[in-house]
Amino acid sequence: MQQPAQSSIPNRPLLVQTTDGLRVPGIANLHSHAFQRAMAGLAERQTHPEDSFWTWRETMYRFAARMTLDSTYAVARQLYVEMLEAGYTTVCEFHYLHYATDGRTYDNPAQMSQALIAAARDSGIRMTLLPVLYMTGGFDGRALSARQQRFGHDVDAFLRLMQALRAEENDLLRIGCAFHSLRAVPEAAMREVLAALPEQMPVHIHIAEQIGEVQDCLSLRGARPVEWLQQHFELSPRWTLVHATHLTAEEIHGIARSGATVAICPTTEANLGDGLFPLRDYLQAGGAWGIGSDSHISVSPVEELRWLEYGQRLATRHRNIAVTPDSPSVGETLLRGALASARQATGQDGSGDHLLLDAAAPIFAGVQPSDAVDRWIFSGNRSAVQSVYVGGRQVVANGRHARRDEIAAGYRAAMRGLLVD
Ligand code: NGQ
Ligand code: ZN
Repeated sequence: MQQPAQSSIPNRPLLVQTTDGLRVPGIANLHSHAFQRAMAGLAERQTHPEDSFWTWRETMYRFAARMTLDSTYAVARQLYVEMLEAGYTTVCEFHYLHYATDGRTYDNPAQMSQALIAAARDSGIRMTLLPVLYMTGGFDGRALSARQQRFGHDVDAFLRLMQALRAEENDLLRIGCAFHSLRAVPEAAMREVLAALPEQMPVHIHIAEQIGEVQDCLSLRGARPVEWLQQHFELSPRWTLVHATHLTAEEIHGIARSGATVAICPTTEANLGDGLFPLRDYLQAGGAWGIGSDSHISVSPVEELRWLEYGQRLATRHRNIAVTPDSPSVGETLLRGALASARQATGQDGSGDHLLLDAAAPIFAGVQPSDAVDRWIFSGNRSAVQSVYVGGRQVVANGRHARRDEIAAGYRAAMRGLLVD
């Protein structure tokens, strides 16, 4: 295989042969709700003849209500080990379980956030923690339901939390800001928060994931969610729109022009029956995007990228959708796209983050360098990730996290407490 190219060459190979293996940049996971790792696979039974995203959400709320400080730490730490072993080196943690199980505030309101920060630190993953502002139960401004109480803040308390957490930033930890959704945050609150935070701080928001949400927004605000956001706020590269599944051509071009990133979460969007992101049109418009494992029914960048493409093939009955005129390889186009948005969406430079794939793995036998990424993404389910480095420090060797067994034992103990009824 060829020698590493100069880094000044813009289209340098993504995957570089070194003496230690095939080197690839670390991948950012742009959307995570860590606690949902503990319920993965436990929402796959019918609860209603018309099961949907909204009935799943009830199951998810019941589960969220059980999460304590200790179980949040144990589940997140296990999840982050799994992410690292799969090749994610940064996680954007979209965190809204702010309060104790009985809904009361902890003496230290940052305590749940700190459990997540500790889980990231103890696993060695880079984290952008996104404390979530959550104020209302719908577009009409209705109060939070009983199950949502645990997520809620007023603007002042939220800004105090942000301030406390920003004091903890370090080389591997950044704080960004999240609005849960347009359903959950009134316009005035969004403005107040944005005015109080640094201009460059990343802002993430769930948007236009479900048709019902688009319809409610249209009837109550007279515009579709992304359209409304474009009309009322200036989208820019600091914004990450999570899902943005249901878009018109105008919305697609508006996002692409703004430089905002869309965090696409293909396995979760499939699991929840959201619909398909209009990938081809968005790529043609030059839009920025990345991937997220969101509810963690899968923790694998390979699977997210693969299903991003496969969804399009199933829907269009064509092949090789994620390509551009100068990038005919689907795997390379996808991987390059996911990597390109990482810096702006996470607020981190990811320096010292990379993976080494096992060059001796059967999937790479006899393969030309130009086919190696496609082989990695579209060839089986045996992980080729051998070593993982975050901030220059090795955290995975021989495909195993250094603390895998100990952390899994902590997770098992936590699950025994969580799953008893
Ligand atoms: C969440 N998850 O906050 O965990 C959401 C569901 C909602 C996804 N959207 C709750 N995948 O959107 O209200
Ligand atoms: Zn989400």
